[in-house]
Amino acid sequence: MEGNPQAEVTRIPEGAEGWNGETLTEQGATFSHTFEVEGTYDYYCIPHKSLEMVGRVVVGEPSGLDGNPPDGAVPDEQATVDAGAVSFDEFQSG
Ligand SMILES: [Cu+2]
Repeated sequence: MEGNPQAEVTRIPEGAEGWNGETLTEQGATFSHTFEVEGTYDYYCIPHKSLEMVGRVVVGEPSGLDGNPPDGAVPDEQATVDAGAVSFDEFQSG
C-alpha cells in the first residue's frame, strides 16, 4: 500500500506498510488488520482526525516513539503494553 497523502507525519515502524480500513457504517461492523512488523503504530480515523480520533497499537516491543502525533494525544507506549489494551475512557481518566 502506498503512503497516506493526508498524514502530516507517518508514525509506524520502519519497513511496515500503512493500512486503510473501509468506512464502517453499520453498528457492530468490524475491520481487521494483521501487523507484520514489530513496533508502535499511531493511527487515526480519516473523517474524525480533526476530532482527535486517534489511536496507538504496540506490536511486540515498542519502537521508542516520543510524544504525541499532531492529530491528538495517545497513551504512552509502555502504558499500552502494560495494560494490554487501553480504551479511550481509560486513557481519558488515567
Ligand atoms: Cu472516526
